[in-house]
Amino acid sequence: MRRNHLFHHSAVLMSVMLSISMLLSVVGCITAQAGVRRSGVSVSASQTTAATPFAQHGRLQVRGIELVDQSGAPFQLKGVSTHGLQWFPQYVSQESFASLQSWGANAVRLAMYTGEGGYVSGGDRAQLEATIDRGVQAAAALGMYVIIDWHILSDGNPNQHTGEAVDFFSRMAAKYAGLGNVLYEICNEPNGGVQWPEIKHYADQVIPAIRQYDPTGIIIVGTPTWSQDVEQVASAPLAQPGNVMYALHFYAGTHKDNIRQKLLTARAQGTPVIISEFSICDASGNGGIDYTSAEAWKQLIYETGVSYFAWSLSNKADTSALISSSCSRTSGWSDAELSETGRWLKTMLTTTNKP
Ligand code: IDC
Repeated sequence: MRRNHLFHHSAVLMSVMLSISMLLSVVGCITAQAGVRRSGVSVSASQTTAATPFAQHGRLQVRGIELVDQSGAPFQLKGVSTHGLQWFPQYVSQESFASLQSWGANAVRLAMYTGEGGYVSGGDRAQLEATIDRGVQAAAALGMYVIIDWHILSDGNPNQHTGEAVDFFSRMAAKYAGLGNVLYEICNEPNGGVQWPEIKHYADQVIPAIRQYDPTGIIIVGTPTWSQDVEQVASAPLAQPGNVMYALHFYAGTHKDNIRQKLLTARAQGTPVIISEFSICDASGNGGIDYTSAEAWKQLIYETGVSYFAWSLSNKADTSALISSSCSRTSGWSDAELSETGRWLKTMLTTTNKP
């Protein structure tokens, strides 16, 4: 009887304690959730202000052959290029760029074709400039850097459109110099036998047009043979070479040791090089992926800390397109929604980190 009584007491006690602890855990849960919510707010606030690449590194500069940040520390742009803005404008958004940022990219490149139905061959100029504006503002909101690329390709000699380029870049510089995150690429890939002195002739007219509004923004100048011959630059320096970099583009399946050597030769000559476009298939943007050559390029990029931008942010049925052709989503891609090249790039972005 006494035993039963005791048992009864302790059973009541246990159940009271259990109820109290359940109550406490519910209260704890609510508090914890509120805490998560509170800290969630502060994390996202810091992501859009203090922690962004631009908030940390500010206006970039070129010192010798290196790209450096506002405090003079070496800085590597790691980015993705859009496909032609006239064909794939749907990827120019803050959501798309934020997804790239979540992979480790700190920059984007807006490829505005001039030929191919682009800016100087029948394209809707107001529309193209509106797409650029959307891209620049999206990048600025995320604290990412952004290249405005005058994407000459079939129109291989940039001197064909000097007047239009001077007008375009004057207006771009006047509009965006105040932001500080904009870079100007004035001729994607000179080709068709154009040599460096002719490119210099063009650049020496476009650079002052930019400089009157943006005295320090980074300008990227393309080089002969689809931006491969960076070793020619040193033979004839530009009139205003300050804060200018020179483009070397590669497609790993086509461009191998001899082009890798050009990068090293140019740097040894004092020429600052930037890889403002590359992919890991062949130069058509299609064909198979050359993993061996891609790894050799990746190693060289790691060793030199050279900046790089992957072609292209699109779901076109090309090997170089980063998004699978069966996926129409324009942000928030799962790995399965990326192409093979997209998955390779995502890994690269997280393994070539040099601050
Ligand atoms: C390619 C695109 C392809 C398009 C073609 C012509 O991937 O979908 O049909 O242009 O407009 C470059 C150029 C870049 C090329 C790319 C692949 O800068 O415009 O894009 N490439 O050929 N240089 C070397 C390769």
